[in-house]
Amino acid sequence: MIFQVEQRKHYFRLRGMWLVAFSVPAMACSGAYPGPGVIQPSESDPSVPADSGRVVEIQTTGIDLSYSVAEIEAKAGETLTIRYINASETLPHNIVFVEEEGDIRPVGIAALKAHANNYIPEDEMDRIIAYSELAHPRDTVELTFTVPSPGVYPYICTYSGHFTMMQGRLISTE
Ligand SMILES: [Cu+2]
Repeated sequence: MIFQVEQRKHYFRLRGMWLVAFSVPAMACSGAYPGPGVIQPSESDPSVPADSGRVVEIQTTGIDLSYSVAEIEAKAGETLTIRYINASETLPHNIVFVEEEGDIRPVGIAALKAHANNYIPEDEMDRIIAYSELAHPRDTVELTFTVPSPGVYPYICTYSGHFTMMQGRLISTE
C-alpha cells in the first residue's frame, strides 16, 4: 500500500492531472482490470483495433522538443498502444522505444543518416523494441507492442537529432 501511495504522489507532482490517468497501479484496482486508472479505447473509435490494449496518448506541441508524457508505467506482457499526436505546426517527430539507456545515443546518431527510412536506422534494429512512423506536423500515429520484461526502456524521437532532448521512459513491472 505504501508503494502505491508513493507512486501516485510522484506522478501528481511531476505531471499533474493528465498523467494521473496512467499512474494508478493495476493492483490498486481491487483485482478488476482494467480499472479506473486505465483509459480504454472507445468502441466508436475505428482507428483503434480490437487488440490494441491500453492506449496511452502522448503529444508534442509548438516548437517543444519534449513529450507530454515522459514516463509510462506498464505491466510486462501487456499490450500497449501509443497514440502519438504531433501537434507541432512545423516539426516532424516520431517515438522509438529502445532496449536501454546506452542505446539512445547510437540509435539517435545512426538515425541522422536514415532519412530515407523515415529516421529509423536499419543497422541498429537490434537496439529498437518498437517505433512509430514519422509523424509530420499535425499527424497522429499509433504503434502497438507488447511491453517487454520488467525494466526501464527509454523512448526517443529519432528525427534529426531530437533524441538529445525528446526522451521518456517506459517502466515495465511484473
Ligand atoms: Cu522530434
